[in-house]
Amino acid sequence: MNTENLLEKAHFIRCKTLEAAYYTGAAHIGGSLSTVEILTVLYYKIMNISAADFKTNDRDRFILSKGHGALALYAILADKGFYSEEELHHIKQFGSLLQGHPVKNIPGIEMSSGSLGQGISFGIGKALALHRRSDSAHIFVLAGDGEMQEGQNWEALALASKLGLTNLTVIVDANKLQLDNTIENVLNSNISLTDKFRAFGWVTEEVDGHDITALERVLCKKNSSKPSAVIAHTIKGKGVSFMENAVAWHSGKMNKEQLLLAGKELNYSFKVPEESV
Ligand SMILES: Cc1ncc(C[n+]2csc(CCOP(=O)(O)OP(=O)(O)O)c2C)c(N)n1
Repeated sequence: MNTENLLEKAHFIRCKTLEAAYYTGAAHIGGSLSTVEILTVLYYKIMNISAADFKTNDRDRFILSKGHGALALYAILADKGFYSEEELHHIKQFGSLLQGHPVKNIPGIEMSSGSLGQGISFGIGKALALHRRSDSAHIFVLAGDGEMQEGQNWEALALASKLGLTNLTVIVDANKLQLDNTIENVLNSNISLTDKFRAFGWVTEEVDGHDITALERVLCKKNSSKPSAVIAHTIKGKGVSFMENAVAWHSGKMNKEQLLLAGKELNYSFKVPEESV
């Protein structure tokens, strides 16, 4: 897909993410909207992944370590034919395929996640197995900057560089907000994530996480002697003025008026019922 088409796709996925959030009711909207461009570039440009060939060994693997922010990923998997778009209207409902956090029985999901801090460790296991089989598939893990305050991540980062896992890329969605406050106010531990990743032996780049062209450039499958990290500077709630950088929209419930206002800002016409569930 070329850059222009990726831009259009990201816009569509952002709108579908909002629509899914409306139908869901209380949903993790902010940290889903911040991931839209990252996921769009991965799924429509970088990764070798398709619904038809999902079980093949040489598929690339994507792990959403920040499992709460699943709405944009769900929208992409629907768009790519892993399940019907109708499923996006039933997230979190009893007996539905899609739950609030990803689970492994959902087509396209590699790891059940939501308990933060585990995705990089899981990715290391996958990357090591592929490496030992001389398989060329690549592992991408998306973690939150709040999530990087979990100590397990740092043990994992040290191990990945010790093992020289060049088939592993960690992307940090650095939106500067945690669940109920700024990253710094929760735990002043993220001062230059870039410096810290580098100190742990990772090839690390910083990027504007909403700039499709820049993401295309840094998210290639690396081939150095070290694992790769991308610190993607993003905006929580990106694309909707009243959600941007607003910690209240970490998890929130939109009313119809708010959804239509978001649609106006995004130049998208939502066709939805009066009340979400
Ligand atoms: C082990 C664990 N501790 C706490 C939580 C509760 N929790 C859910 S989301 C979140 C904030 C995470 O911040 P960040 O990774 O920056 O997410 P984003 O802002 O991108 O949504 C927390 C603390 C959890 N899911 N798992």
